[in-house]
Amino acid sequence: MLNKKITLAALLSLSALSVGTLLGPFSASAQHQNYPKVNEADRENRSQITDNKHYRVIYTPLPDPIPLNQHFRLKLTVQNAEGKVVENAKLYVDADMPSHNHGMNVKPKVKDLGKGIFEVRGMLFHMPGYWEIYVLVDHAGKKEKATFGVTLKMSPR
Ligand SMILES: [Cu+2]
Repeated sequence: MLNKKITLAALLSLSALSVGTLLGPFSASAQHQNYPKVNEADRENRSQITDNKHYRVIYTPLPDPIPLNQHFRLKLTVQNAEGKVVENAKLYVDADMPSHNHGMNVKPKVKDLGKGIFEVRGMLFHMPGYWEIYVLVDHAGKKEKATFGVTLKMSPR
């Protein structure tokens, strides 16, 4: 079972590598290539509209800014197009370094705190540089995606 997983992971990272080579930097890795591209102007914006425009997702990192190589949390808020709270959504959260074709070495956990607020625990960015946070909002039969760009600086310490 473990061997199978490792082989699959190796195959996936190989295919991600070739896709990345073809599309150049800032292309999403294979797993997240169907997430929206963040445009250059609001790449680091902490508020993004989902691909089909029914939801707005807003995040705040804890601590802020996101530390290098340390666990951090995200507080996420999901609203509808009118700015009203979206309840009972399911959220999937992940992150990659698209230009390096790798993700995080951890699996974050999403907790619904109610009233459209979610806490994501166990995020960890192990390298400085450009990361993308991917959020899938699963609500009322719709599955919509948002992408956030985050540039993580070298730790000053
Ligand atoms: Cu990297």
